[in-house]
Amino acid sequence: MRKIVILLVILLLAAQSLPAQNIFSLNTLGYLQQHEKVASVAVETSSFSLIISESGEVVFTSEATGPYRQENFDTQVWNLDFSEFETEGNYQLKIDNGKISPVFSIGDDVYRHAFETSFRAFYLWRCGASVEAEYGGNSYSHEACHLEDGHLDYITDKGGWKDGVGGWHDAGDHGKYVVNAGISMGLMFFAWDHFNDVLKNYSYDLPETAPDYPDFLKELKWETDWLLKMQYPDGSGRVSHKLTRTGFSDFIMPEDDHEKRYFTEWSSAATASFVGIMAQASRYFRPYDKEYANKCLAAAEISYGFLVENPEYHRFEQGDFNTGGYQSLDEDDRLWAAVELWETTGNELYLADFENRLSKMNRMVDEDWDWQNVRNMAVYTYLLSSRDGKSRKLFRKAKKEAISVANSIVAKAHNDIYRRPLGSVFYWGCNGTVARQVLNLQVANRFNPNPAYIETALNAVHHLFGSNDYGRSFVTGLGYNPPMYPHDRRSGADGVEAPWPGYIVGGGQTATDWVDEEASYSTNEVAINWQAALVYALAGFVQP
Ligand code: 9MR
Ligand code: ZN
Repeated sequence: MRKIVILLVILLLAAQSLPAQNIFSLNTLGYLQQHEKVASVAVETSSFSLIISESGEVVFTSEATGPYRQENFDTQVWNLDFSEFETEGNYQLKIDNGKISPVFSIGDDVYRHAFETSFRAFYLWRCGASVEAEYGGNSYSHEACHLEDGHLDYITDKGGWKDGVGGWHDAGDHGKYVVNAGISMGLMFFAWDHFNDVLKNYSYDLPETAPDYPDFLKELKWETDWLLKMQYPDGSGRVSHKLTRTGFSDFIMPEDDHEKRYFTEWSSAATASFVGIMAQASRYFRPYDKEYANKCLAAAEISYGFLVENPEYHRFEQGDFNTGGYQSLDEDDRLWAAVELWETTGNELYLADFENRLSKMNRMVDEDWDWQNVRNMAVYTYLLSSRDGKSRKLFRKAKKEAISVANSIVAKAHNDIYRRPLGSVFYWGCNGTVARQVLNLQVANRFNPNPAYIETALNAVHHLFGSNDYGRSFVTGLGYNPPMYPHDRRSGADGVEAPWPGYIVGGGQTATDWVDEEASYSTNEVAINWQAALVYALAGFVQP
């Protein structure tokens, strides 16, 4: 009997410590006061109420609608729309059977903490330096790592070495890859360009690595300092595709990773990505650091010159390496390189190169895009540029496409049971894509203001923080029942139970196969290209 009682107590305790199965899908961070607020629930209910979480007092009731079903999900949901309720506070939703949702907020700045934490995640990715953070009662830190980056054996001389220290780790692995830096930096510079009025007021408690820079740009300079080291030492302007070991390491802390890391051979995609980033860096850093801005521009122009001399696609061949491939075709990257140099310098030769390339493309704007394809970034820089000289015809065509793609994204979200702007498309890193679609929407909203673009952008954010089939946040340390076991070497090796905070995980490769398991690199890893998209997505919805 006593044994049974003890067993029962143990079972009860275990049940309590496990988060309850969440039948509610909602942004578990919360909702902005003056915007749509729609949650869903996977249990039939005819009505619902909104209650103040502290007192249980009912402040709003309404009818539920549904059921709604969707292919690939073995569930049906009812929608709970409380958009008209706008009073600030902490709330829960309650349905007919008495079930209550996780707590969430309504307010005018409910994403600020998430924004700061996900931006600061870049600092915590710094390579070549020690980093530290206090979060949720835990301390996260590592010592300076990879101070021997990098060896030149694969590009110039056996046994040679040159400084390649710094930058961010790419993901759950500690490698550094130029192509993925391209889309990540591009998105972050867009965040700065579009929202610097707000972002310039933020400080992120960063070490003083770039005096006089606003904190947001300070972090980006950490990456460009490293990128500048990725050009070949021969002055040709070619850029190494990556700097990694030949294979992935075990789950060890970065400072314990002492296997040799190499500059790899160049690729045209990496070289063109480099040009795009450095041209942007030159432009955005100039007000704070003219000398460095000149250095970035000179580096960009040398690499651009190399690309002009070498117009063929030059693929990176893995050879001895089996770390990340990032073997991107280079047309989009070359397009981006040209337009960023034009926007930075005004030199019409760059504009001609860009327009010539763009005019040959069947499609100019994409709905679904990741590191393989940065064409959107190129076209958006062009569309938003205030420089003269654009071809009116091309401009009009590109603008029309940008708007029709945004409209199509709005329609996808509208038809999805979780209002996911990517609809039912799932693949490695698709959570990042959902966040990245916010750029499509925000840009369209700039020339064609439409509340539906903003509501759909918010739907992307809602999806990532719990308006999904799991009813869970996809970002570590934030929202309800977030990932605990990301495929992240630091998080797995540091002896702290909770993972490093603020990181978005890749998401399922099908509608229902996401698992919060460390081994699941294809659904539960973290990576800079997804993270940068999250930073962009949140940046538009924070207050000064
Ligand atoms: O994000 C990348 C995804 O699109 C690819 O399908 C996948 C396989 O090539 O690689 C992903 O990128 C990984 C990279 O190769 C190495 N670092 C971790 C990245 C995130 O999983
Ligand atoms: Zn490192």
